[in-house]
Amino acid sequence: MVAKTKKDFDGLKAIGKICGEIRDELVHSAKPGISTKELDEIARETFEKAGAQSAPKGEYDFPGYTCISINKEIAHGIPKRKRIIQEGDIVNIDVSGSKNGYFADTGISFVVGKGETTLQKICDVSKEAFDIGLKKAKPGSKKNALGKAVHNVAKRYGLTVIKNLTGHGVGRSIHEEPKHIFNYYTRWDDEILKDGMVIAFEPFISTSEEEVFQSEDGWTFLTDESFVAQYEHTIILTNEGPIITTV
Ligand code: M2C
Ligand code: CO
Ligand code: CO
Repeated sequence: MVAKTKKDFDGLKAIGKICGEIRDELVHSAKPGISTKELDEIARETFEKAGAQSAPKGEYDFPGYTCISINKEIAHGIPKRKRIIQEGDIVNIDVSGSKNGYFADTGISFVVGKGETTLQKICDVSKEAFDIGLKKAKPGSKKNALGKAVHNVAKRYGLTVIKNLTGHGVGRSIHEEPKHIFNYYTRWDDEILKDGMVIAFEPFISTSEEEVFQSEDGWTFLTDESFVAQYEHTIILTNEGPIITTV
């Protein structure tokens, strides 16, 4: 969407704050021994208390309130009672929701306790790619400048990007126009970003592979060999600078 009115800005900020708080609450609760279902229950309660709805459930009938993915699961992981978090796991928590018709989307990958250096490195690089890409997220810039920046950061560290998972427009629904914010440079993708445009920017940084595939459960995205980290926020692009709604 393109945010125009004070109502738009307030609505986007309100749901952004709720999703950001749920994300942080789940990250802090993700200790060895807890199941991904238990984490999802925390999210369900907080969504309910806040008078907000889970976007995966509301928009796609996803079997969970949040997406929680561990190790070779990259995204859209289904919360499960038997999926227990362990020391050294790389975990991705992706929280998206709506309130009063406004949507937000945020995600983060992190290592539980002491993990392999490579895993911590991809988490750090996904955040760095986001921060560098954010500098290009301004009205008047080309949309493909974001992907170029993300891919350059990945290459600098000898890492790759996942090419078949992308950021997207958000605001009045979870996935809307612009359909894709690629994490690599696409020459033809030269749409000009507009004042008020709302996007979910989500670099996916990988140790080697460039594509994920869908598991037999019809939801979870997996990799064969590599590990992947994602870092995502919802951003309103303005002439006065980006507003991150999901801080
Ligand atoms: O847009 C995402 O960040 C998720 C969508 C959840 S709906 C089941 N919030 C995303 C991540 C990876 C792939 C596609 N979409
Ligand atoms: Co997301
Ligand atoms: Co998203």
